[in-house]
Amino acid sequence: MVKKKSSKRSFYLGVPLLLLIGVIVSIYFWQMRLQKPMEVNMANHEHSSGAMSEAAMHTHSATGVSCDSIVPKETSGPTRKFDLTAAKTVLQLDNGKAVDAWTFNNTSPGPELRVTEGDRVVVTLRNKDIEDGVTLHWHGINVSCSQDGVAGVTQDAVQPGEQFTYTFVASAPGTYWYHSHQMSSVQAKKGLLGSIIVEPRDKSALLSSAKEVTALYQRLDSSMLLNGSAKGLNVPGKAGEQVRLRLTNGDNETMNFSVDGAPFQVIAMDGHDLHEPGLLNGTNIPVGAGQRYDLLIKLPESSKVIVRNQSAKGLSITLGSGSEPGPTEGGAMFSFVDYGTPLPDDPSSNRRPDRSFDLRLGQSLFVKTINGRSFHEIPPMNVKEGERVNITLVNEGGGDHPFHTHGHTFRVLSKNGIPLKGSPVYLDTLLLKDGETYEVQLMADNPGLWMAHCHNLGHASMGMTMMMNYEGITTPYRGGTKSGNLPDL
Ligand SMILES: [Cu+2]
Repeated sequence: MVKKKSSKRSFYLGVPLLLLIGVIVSIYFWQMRLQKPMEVNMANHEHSSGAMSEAAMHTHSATGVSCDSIVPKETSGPTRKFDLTAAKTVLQLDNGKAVDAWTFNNTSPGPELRVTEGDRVVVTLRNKDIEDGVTLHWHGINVSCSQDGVAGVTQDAVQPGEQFTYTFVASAPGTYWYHSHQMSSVQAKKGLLGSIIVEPRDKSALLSSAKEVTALYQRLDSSMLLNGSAKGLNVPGKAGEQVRLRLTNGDNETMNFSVDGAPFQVIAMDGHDLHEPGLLNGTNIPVGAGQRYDLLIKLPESSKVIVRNQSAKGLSITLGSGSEPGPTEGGAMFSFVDYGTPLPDDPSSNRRPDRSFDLRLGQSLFVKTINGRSFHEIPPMNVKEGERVNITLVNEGGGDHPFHTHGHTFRVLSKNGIPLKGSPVYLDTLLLKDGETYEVQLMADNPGLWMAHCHNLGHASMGMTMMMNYEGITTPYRGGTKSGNLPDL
C-alpha cells in the first residue's frame, strides 16, 4: 500500500520533471542555433568582446593587406553603369496575390543586367528603406575582394539612405545572378535578386544568332515565380530557329527540368561552356540552388518544345509553335561525368595540389555542419596566392547541398572517386546529393577573404557556411550583432 503510493507520487513528479528537462534542453539547443556572435573578424575568426578584437585588428592590419584595398584592375573595355535601389514594395503578382516584397527598382527579380565580356561594370546600390541594410553579391563572377558584397567581410551593410558603388570587370561570358548577401537567407527570399548576363565579345560566335531566353526561378513568399510571373513563359519562334535558354535557380531547393518535343544540348554550366556537348533526348536536368544551366534547343518543324520545371508545375517554358508534345516519361537524369569530350590540349587536368581540404557537409541536432561544426566555429581554409587547392566534398546527409565558392571557379575532378571522362566542368556551385563525394580543384588566384557555403540559404543560415582566407589579408569589417553585419555567419 505504502509502496504503491510512493510510486504513484514519483510518477506524478517524474513526468513533469522529464518534460521540464526536455523543454530546457530544447531551448538550450535552439539558443545555440539562433545565437549570433557579438563580433567576429572573419579574417582570423577571432570572436570576442569589442575591446579584444579592436586590439587584434590593430596587430593584424599592421602587417596585412586590407580586403578594402584590393580593387579591380584597369580595363580597356567600355564602362557600363547601372543603378539598383532596394526598397520595400507591395508586388501584385499575376496569380492575384499581393506580396510584401523587397525589390530592386520596384521589381523582383530586379532588372536583368546585360553586359559584354571585358566591360567595366559599375553598379550603384542604394537602400531606400530596408532596415537591416543590404548588399550586392555577384554570384559566379570572380570580382575583387572589396566588391564581393558580403556584409561583415568585404563591406558594411548599406543602411537606409546610404549607397555603395560596385565596380568589376565582366571577364568571363556567361549566365550569372546577383543577390543581397546581408541576411541572405531572408533577403533573397524577400526578392532581392536578379540576373546578370555577360555576352561574349566575339559576336561572330556561332550562337550569336540564337534567340536569348533568360529564365530566373525564385520563391517569393509562398509563390514560385519565373521571371517574376506565376505563369509560364511563352516564346514564339520559327522551325529551325535556335534558342539559348539560360536557366537560373534562385530558390533554395533543387529544380528538375524536363525538355519535351526536341533534342537539346547543355552548352554551359554556371556560365562556363562545355566542350562538344552531345544531343540529349528526354534527359532530365537537375539544377541546384544557385546553379545555372544554358540549354541550346533547335525548334522542330511542327511542334512546340516544352521545358517543364518538375518542382513548380505551371511554370513551364513553351518555345515555338505547333502541336503540343507529350510529356517524356522516366527520362534519365543528366550527369556531367561523361558528357561532351575532353579538350585535346587540356592545360590543367588533375595536377598535384599544393594544399588539400576535406569538407563533410552534414547536420547535427539543430544545426547544419561542415566537419561537425557550424558558422564561424568552422576553421577557414587558409591558402596562399598561387597555390593549387584540392577540396574533397562529401554530403553526409541533411538534404541536397549545393556548395558555392565566392571569388573562385573550381574544376570538378571526380565524382564518387571516378574521374570525369567528358568535357572539363568548371562551376561555382556544385550540387551534392545525399551520399555523394566530389573532388574539385581551384587556383588560388584572387587574393581575399571568401565565403564558401551551401546555397540552400536556409542551410547556410543554420551553420553550413565557412571562409577561404588568403594569408596576409585583413578586413576592417566585423560580422555579428554589434555591427549588424549578418551575412549568415
Ligand atoms: Cu545544404
